[in-house]
Amino acid sequence: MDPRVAQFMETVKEKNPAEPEFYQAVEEVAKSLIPYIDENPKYKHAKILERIVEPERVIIFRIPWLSDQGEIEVNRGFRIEMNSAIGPYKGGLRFHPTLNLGVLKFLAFEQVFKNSLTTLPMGGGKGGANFNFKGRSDNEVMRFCQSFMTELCRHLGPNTDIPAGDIGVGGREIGYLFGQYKRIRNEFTGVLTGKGLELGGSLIRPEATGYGAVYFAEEMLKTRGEFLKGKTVLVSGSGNVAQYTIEKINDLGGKVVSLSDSNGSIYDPDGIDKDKLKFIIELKNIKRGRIKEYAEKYGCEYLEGQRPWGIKCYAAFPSATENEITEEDARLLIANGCKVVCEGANMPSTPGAIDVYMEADILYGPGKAANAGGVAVSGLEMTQNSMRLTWSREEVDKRLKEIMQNIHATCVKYGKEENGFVNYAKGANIGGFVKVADAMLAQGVV
Ligand code: NDP
Ligand code: 2IT
Repeated sequence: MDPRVAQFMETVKEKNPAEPEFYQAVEEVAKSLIPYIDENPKYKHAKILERIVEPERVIIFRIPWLSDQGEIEVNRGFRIEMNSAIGPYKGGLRFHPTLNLGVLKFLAFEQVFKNSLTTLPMGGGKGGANFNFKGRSDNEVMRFCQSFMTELCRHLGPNTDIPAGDIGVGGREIGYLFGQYKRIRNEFTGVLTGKGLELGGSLIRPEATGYGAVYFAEEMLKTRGEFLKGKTVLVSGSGNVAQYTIEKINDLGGKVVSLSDSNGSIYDPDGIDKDKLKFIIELKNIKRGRIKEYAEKYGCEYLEGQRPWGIKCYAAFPSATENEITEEDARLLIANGCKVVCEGANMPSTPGAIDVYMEADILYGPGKAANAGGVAVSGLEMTQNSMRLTWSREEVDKRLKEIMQNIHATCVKYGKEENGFVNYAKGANIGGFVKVADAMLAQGVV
């Protein structure tokens, strides 16, 4: 490893004990940024890198609530307000039993660069709770969300911090959170995005991350004269991002043959068509069932406890969670002919996997670029809320597509190497950095 990176990582590790996911995200970015900063000493003198890895504020709080049995339950809530140089803190909320400070710091750190790439004025943040909604009734989820927001609301505001969804936080949770915010603050404002239409949400926000990832993949493919039409595609996860990734790939004539959840994967060689997707959306968003039930209904293969990366494919869209593609998985993908990995999830590829993509010279779209469509349409939701009007589906989708094309162009601008190879990871890191770093410089030592 570059000794400058190693030295920098030593200081990060010393300051932030036991946060492996945070180190992973920082190191990946530092590898691109340290050489760039050395060439641009204004950033070095202002210690931008040292400042950008330090959250502006971390809020940790108690979430007490009552179960249906009348038992007192206690969870832990977090909000990382990472960077507000270019706009108010913006980023999702995650509810997952394994959630901890290090995971949220990695997510908030990535969000800063991602939000900058969208070109919209949004700083970076992330939050959530170690709450497990599985096996909980709707009323329990509501009481939990109310308790969570009772504390969080004092830190939010349409010009301060605007959360949205992430793993375990979808339309249902955003609705409950919005209701409690409105009740406590006595104001109907766009303080959350991903709201239902009746609460001031934007058309296309549910679809945005998945659609955006597919638009990004198409842009990458264009550089090699390729496309998704007629190709076999793997998708992991079966939640919000996975569902709309499938929808858009189907629209473009590709064939998605896999899906997964934390228990296993399905392999459907016939492809997940419109009707099957409808079944998944109902299964996951309403019945809150397991992906195994898809295999039972459609009589296809179920790979218990496995991820889908051993299946032959042309493109892979990891859309479940971090570190779901190991180096070994990446080798398997390449050996089976995979030419594109486009990350719907945040940091789904381990550093070893990324090295394998680079060696194999395939198209690799890193999450902070490829999945930025979600937060981009969140930004458009904020715009519509401020203007007190709503744009049509076509209008929002057009803007989303343009934003994804711009992000792709930024990655090419900063990531093109001398031999013509586009290193999208480097391009996204530097491209996301410049605007934030310049804004930090302009604001002095704050
Ligand atoms: P959902 O909660 O809708 O779906 C998450 C899916 O991933 C589920 O199928 C879930 O399975 C699976 N999953 C979650 N944790 C794990 C795990 N530890 N191991 C295996 N599978 C897991 O979340 P989203 O679709 O919103 O988010 C998916 C990814 O996309 C995340 O990385 C998120 O950060 C990222 N993302 C989301 C955006 C958004 O707008 N929603 C925007 C940009 C990125 P199970 O049901 O078994 O838990
Ligand atoms: O990781 C992400 O970009 C999100 N979960 C979406 C954040 C947002 O504010 O829409």
